[in-house]
Amino acid sequence: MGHKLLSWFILASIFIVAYVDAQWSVTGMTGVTSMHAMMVTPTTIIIIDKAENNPAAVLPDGTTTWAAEYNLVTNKFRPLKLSTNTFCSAGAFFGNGTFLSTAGGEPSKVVTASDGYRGIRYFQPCQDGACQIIETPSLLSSARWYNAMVTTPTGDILNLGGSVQSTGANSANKNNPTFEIHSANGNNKASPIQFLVDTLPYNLYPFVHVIPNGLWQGYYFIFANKASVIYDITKNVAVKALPEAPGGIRSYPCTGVATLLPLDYLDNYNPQFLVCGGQSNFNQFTNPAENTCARTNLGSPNPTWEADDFGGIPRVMPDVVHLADGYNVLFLNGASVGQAGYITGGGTLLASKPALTPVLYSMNKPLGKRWTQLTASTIPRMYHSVASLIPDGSVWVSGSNPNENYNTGGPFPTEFRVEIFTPPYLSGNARPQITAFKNQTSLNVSPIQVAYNEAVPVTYTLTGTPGTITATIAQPGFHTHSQAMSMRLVHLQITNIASSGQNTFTANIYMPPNSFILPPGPHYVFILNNGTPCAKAVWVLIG
Ligand SMILES: [Cu+2]
Repeated sequence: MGHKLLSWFILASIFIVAYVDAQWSVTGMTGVTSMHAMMVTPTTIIIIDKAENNPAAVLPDGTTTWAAEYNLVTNKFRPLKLSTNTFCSAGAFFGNGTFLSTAGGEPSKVVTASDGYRGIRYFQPCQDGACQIIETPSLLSSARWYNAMVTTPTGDILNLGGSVQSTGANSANKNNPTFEIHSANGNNKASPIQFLVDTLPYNLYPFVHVIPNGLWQGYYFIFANKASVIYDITKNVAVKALPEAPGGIRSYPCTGVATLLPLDYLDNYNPQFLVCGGQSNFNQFTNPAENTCARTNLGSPNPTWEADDFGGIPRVMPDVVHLADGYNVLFLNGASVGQAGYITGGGTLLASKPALTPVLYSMNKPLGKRWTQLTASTIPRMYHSVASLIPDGSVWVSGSNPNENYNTGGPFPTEFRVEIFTPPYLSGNARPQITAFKNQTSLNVSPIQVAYNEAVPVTYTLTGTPGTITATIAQPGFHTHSQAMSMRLVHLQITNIASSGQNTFTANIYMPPNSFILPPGPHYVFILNNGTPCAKAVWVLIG
């Protein structure tokens, strides 16, 4: 009898845990570790590793490199030349669509790579295999390692914090508590920021977001360690400090993850920030990771914290992805024990127990009902892993190299395999297909220029009986070290839906009202049928 009950319990648990309609598949190889990655066109992702001797990433001159462009159509990578060390650096788009990479680490001992701490690199995305990274002789105002970058409402880039040399936890003598703004004409002047002094020693890769609306519109929300502040970058003053967030340490090496949740016109783009995972104790490599989250409403004059769990799975070094429906946020990758950092020379693992099961966060459900565990992967994604939404609504997952160099052995070898994760929302409903956008039928060849508030005519096909049709615009973000820099998703109003032939519809989609809600730059527009995204989003440039 007891046995029977136990087997029923086990069976029931399996049904609760595994979502059968989420899937994983291995599709390609990256050639370099995906330490940093960002969608740069609808078919290409730039991948930046640190200076490393990657045997398969061979340039035409026979040398190896540590950056590549991954092609989502061919599932092949194209090695990209670099000359400075991009170890633990940052990236963002300018409003005009040019990609900027800054900062890095010391000269390499294994390949010819010079000091990258003050590196500034440009990349003009292409889909013809011709574009290259251009490293400039101009330098950052000061050395930065583990800095954060975000596109500003003016189309410039804010570059924030970091340390002046590589380290475990940060310290006063290595701290770089400054920020600088990059504009298209390259203006670099550092300003001090006290918040990055007050948050020592856990302030590396600070989480930073433009506040879209409400009382604090246009200010920045900055979170590090357990502290956060609403900050006026123009005047360089802290406008409001929030109370300490509940739960453990959220910043490197006790690495948690954070995001500004998707924004909706239905609640007037009310900004809500969520931080999850991490570790309660530094240098306790067998300590379980944080199974906690904290959420705050930045639409409030006095934001406070609501504590939640992390979907039942302790997780350090998680990655976060806004799914295209704008209601569900995916958390994946990382480990359930330990902290971020390389396996030591003596073989001590800083993290173990890969957290293979993704969790889905349904942001509008009541507390206690927001989490769903999805189908697990079989590939550990430890330190230096990433994930990104791609234009077909699925999730591109790659990376993992907790070894100081390229290493095919050990418990967690250097991982080049790419996986595509298919979330449950891709099955169950017919998928719209956008056939015309702003009267153009040639889509995703170059970004279609759109303006704030513009009513854009669209045509799409959809078989069967249409369900509820919605629209969103997404910037998938620059992913590194549990950061999703500039990742942003906004619900779009869709009106005047009309049938214009068999299985063909026309409608108007309204772009977001202003650049605080969605900073300028390249983005992807989705149409969804009952929450199931279209076959391919449309690449636009807003601003
Ligand atoms: Cu790193």
